[in-house]
Amino acid sequence: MSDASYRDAIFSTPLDRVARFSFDEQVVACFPDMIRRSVPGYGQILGMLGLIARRHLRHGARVYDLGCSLGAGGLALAGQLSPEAFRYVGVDLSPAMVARARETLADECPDHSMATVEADIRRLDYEPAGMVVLNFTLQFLPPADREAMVERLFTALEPGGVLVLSEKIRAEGEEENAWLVERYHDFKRANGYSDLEISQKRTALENVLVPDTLAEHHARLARAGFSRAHTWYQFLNFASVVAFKNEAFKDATAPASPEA
Ligand code: GEK
Repeated sequence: MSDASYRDAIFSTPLDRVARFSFDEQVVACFPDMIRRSVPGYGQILGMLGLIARRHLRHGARVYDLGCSLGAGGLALAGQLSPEAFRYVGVDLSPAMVARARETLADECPDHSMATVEADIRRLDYEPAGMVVLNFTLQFLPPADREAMVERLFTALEPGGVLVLSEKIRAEGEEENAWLVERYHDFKRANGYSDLEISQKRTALENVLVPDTLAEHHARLARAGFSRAHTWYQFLNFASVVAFKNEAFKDATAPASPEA
C-alpha cells in the first residue's frame, strides 16, 4: 500500500452540519492512515488472510475481496502467496478507491493476477470462488440487504470455500456495549484523534455503518448454509469470523500446503 497517504484530518475542524460519511476523493487520500488509526486489529487481520488462504484455499482459485478499498487485502495475499496460488478480484463501489487500488496492485504485484472491478457487491455476477474476504464492508450495507448478500456469497463459494467476515460489532448487553465503545474512543484518542473528530465521525457514520452483534452474524451465516463458523479475532468492538462451506476436512496438525 502506498504510504504516500495523507493524515486523516477530515473531522478535525468544527462543521456546521456533519454530512453522511462517504468514500469520496477526500477519504481516499487519507484512507490508509484513517483505517489504521480507526480499526483496532486491522493490520493483524490482513496479516492472517494469507495464512487462512494457505490452509483453506484451493490452489489457483479465485479470491474476492469485497469492498476492497485500496486493495490492502490483495497486497496482503500477494505478499504471502505465490502468483499461481490465487486469482484476486477486488470489488468496490467507489470509483476513487478502485482507481487507486488498480494502480497500486499493478505497481506492487505485477506477477500476480490482480483484477479490480467497480461495482456494487450486491449486484455483481459472481464466478465460483475459493475464498471471499468481506473486511469491514457488510457493515455498510443496509441491514435489510445483508441476508441476501451472505446467501449470494455462499452460492458463489466452491465446496470447501471459505469466507472471512470482519466487522465492527455491537455487544449484546447494553453495559458491555457501552464499555467497549468508550474504550474504542480511548483507542482512537490514543491514536491521535481529538474528541471533536471522534464525535463528528460518529455523527457522520450514524445510519451509514450499522453494526450487528456476533450472534446475528453467526445466525445469518448458519441460515445461508455455512457448515461451521468461528470467531477467530476480537479486539474491542471489532471482530473477524471465518466460515466454511461444506468443508473438506484438513488435518489441523499438518503443515500448510507448500505450493500455496
Ligand atoms: C480494507 N476491505 O482495507 N459495493 C461495493 N463496495 C462497497 C459497497 C457496496 N455496496 N458499500 C461500501 N463499499 C477494506 C476496507 S472499507 C471499511 C473496507 C471502512 C465499500 C466502500 O466504498 C469502502 O471502500 C469499503 O466498502 C469499506 O481491508 O472504511 O471502515
